[in-house]
This record gives sequence, structure tokens and C-alpha cells, in this order.
Amino acid sequence: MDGITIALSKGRIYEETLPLLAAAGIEPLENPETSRKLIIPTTRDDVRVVIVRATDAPTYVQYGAADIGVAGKDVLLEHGGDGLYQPLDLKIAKCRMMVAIPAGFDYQNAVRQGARLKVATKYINIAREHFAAKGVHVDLIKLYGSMELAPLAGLADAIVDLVSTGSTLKANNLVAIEHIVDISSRLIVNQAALKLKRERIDPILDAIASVVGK
Ligand code: PRT
Ligand code: MG
Repeated sequence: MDGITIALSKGRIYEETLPLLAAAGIEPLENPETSRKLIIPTTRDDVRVVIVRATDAPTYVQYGAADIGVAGKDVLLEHGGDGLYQPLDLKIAKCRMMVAIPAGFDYQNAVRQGARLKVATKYINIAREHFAAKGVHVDLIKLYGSMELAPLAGLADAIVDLVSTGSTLKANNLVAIEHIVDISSRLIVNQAALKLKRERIDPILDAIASVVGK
């Protein structure tokens, strides 16, 4: 395709990316929250938006099925950002990757005693690296969502998950005890597209950069 394809996930990333795209004169002509369309034309006839799962955005951009995308740093850290140009921290969809435990569980003591902790998470690679660096022995249990349930149901001693307001942890009587990394969303660009479509992509990147964090 000669035009530009932008991969976005529904929800917070879509909502928070809209004002940034508007700065580049790009406004989707339909709302993906209400439309079932997965390819959405925009006010610029050389630009379209494709709606993907948040974890799939890097894949679309890596293979060039999308030229540009937006992905959480959590997704890029967990699945790798190989072959992706990451020119901009968009400072949107901000949160923190944390270790959380049930209130009352003496984590420090368990760690001191060298106990093997069961940790449930969607982020196996990030968690493995975190605990290895601290010398904490863990058995990692892969989940695809609702990590907060795992300690309550007796599946795990702790979880690794994203926290923004903290209200999900609180509602489930969990407390965050270790900060792993600050998360925000990044602009990702296909490297070949960056060269071949430079005169279309550069102005979009410049327009977005000029409004990030405003
Ligand atoms: O939801 P779905 O299964 O389709 O996919 P997804 O969860 O990967 O997508 P989405 O849209 O929910 O998240 C997209 C990106 O938003 C993530 O990759 C993060 O980079 C970013 N982000 C920012 C968050 C949060 N804040 C966040 N709070 N992603 C998830 N959460 C969840 C968190 O996992 C926990 O369950 O919200 C809950 C905690 O929120 P608080 O406010 O109660 O602390
Ligand atoms: Mg989600």
C-alpha cells in the first residue's frame, strides 16, 4: 500500500492517541468502540487506521502490515521490539509494573528464608528477569488476564501486573510491594517504511512529537 497504515488497539491507547494524531491532521472517520470495522479510514485519504489487540501491534509493524503503531512498553519489553524503530515516548497510558501480594503476607520474610514463591503473571519474561536480578526463587505461572484473582484463589503467592490508580489491587485486598519499571506507550515504526515512505512518515512523527506531553 502506498499510503500509511497505523495500528492501534481499542481502549486507552486509542483514546489517548487520538489527540496526537489530530495534530498530524489525522482523524478516524468511525469510532472503533462502536463500529465493528477493523480498518478505519481517516480524514486523510492516504492514511488508515487498523484496530489490533494491544499485544499484536508490534507484530503488525514488524512485518510491515502497518507502517506505524502504538504499543505499551510492557508489551515491547515482554515480546521484544526487534526490528522496530521506537522514535517517541508518547507519555500516554502510563502505569507501573509492580509486584503485588495479599495484604498480610510476609513477603520479605519468605524471601529471607529462601522460600520458592509462586508468581502469577502475563509478563513471564519481565518477571523472570526481575526476580533473577534480586536472587529470589520463583515458579512463574502464566496467565492471560485477571492476575489479581490468582493470590485470592490460592493459585499464587504474588503477582506481577500493571498498576495505575491502584484501585483494582485495593478492591482485592492486595498491596504493591515492589516497583519493577515505569510504563508508557511508545510510537513504533517499521524500519523499511521509514526509508521508503520517509516524506509521508516524517511529518507525522514531527507533528506528534510537537504535541507529546502537552
Ligand atoms: O484488555 P485486553 O486484554 O484487550 O488487552 P490489554 O490489557 O493488553 O489492552 P489494554 O487496552 O487494557 O491495555 C493497553 C496498554 O495500556 C497496556 O499494554 C499498558 O501499556 C497500558 N496500561 C496503562 C494499562 C493500564 N494502564 C492498566 N491499569 N494496562 C492495563 N491496566 C490494567 C492492569 O493490568 C490491572 O488489571 O488495569 C488494572 C489496574 O488498574 P488500576 O487503575 O486499578 O490500578
Ligand atoms: Mg486490558
